[in-house]
Amino acid sequence: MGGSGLNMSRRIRRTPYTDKVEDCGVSGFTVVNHMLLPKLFNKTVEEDYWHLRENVQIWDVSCQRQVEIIGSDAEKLVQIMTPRYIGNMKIGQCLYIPLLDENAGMINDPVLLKLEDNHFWLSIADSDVLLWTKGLAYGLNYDVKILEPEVYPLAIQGPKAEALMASIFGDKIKEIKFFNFKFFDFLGSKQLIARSGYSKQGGFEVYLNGFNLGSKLWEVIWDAGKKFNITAGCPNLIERIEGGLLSYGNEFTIQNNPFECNFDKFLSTDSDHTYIGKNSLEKIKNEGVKKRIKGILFDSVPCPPCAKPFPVLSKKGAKIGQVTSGIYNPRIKKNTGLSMIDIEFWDEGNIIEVQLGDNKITEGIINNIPFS
Ligand code: THG
Repeated sequence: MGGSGLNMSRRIRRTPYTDKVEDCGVSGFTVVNHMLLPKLFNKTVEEDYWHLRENVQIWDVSCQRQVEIIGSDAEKLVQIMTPRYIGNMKIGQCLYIPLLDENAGMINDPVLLKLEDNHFWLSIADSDVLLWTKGLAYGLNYDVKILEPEVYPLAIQGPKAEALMASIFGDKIKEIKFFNFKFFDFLGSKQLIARSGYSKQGGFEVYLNGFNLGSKLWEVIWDAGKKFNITAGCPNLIERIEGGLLSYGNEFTIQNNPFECNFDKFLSTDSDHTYIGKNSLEKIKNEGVKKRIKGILFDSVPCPPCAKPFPVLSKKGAKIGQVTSGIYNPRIKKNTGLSMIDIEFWDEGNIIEVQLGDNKITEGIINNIPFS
């Protein structure tokens, strides 16, 4: 490999599966949490989209790094980091939680896993949560250890994922409920498997503990997967936009509050616990939310890659947002995009314009997410 355009070095960390991904013909990577994330194999994103909806895929999502928090103040620390109440969380459960800074700006949108009382993993999107968390614990003098464990998530996604995983790990796999996890034996090691993943097609994530087991895990799943028509894949842009799965750094950043990201249902506004950004969040709520992430349908010929955001304009030419992820959806037969949109224009059905290039403006329509 090496044709990805990235100049590889130790800073751009390989994963336990990178050799396998290269054997499978990866044709490009991005970098998330300073680690390689495959972007494309020797197929089109459209072929991958159809395959994911009907079969099963194996994804190297090791870049979903874990921030492990353990110690007598672990729950206290996690709780001050998020407006979502975690006091009733059960061991074996996952929760999608917004992390806020003091201005109620989004630090990250991780999946929280409760391993034991006072023992958690934050399965993070692309920002340096390890440093934020260590800084908080140090400043507050909390009794916790915070580390990045040797854990490398591997996602098995698609409608045939359950049958495949049951053929390897047994029928106990079927008992895992959505956003829950259980432990399974793998070659004498104990591995955490959750029913979750960055697609709407269903599936599992193996939080592999131990770099050295990576190629073996890949091989076992690959061999058992042959009869389920398995392929190597990666988070699929068409499917993710259609399903309304947001990407930190793309759809939203530290400049945005969780209301703007439609995270209202993850905010536990009925809970009276304190957390960083609480005053700011209440002020924002009282003043009213001024923009939100919405879907946009535009044009029926495939748009160029959204390498930089496409400005979204009102009919009068004012900038009212920007498409931060966009791609042609072959099922809907239109381009689909995600854009933060100003309040006056965010109603479904409103007609807007999308600027695809210097000389290309196309009409678009606001759509609720997920797209259907
Ligand atoms: N899996 C794991 N870690 C992750 C991701 C993941 N870390 C980074 C990134 N993805 C975090 N972002 C998301 C976004 C959406 C979801 C999970 C992580 C997700 N949402 C469900 C949905 O929208 O349907 C359900 C959320 C809920 O209702 O609780 O799954 O993918 N390990």
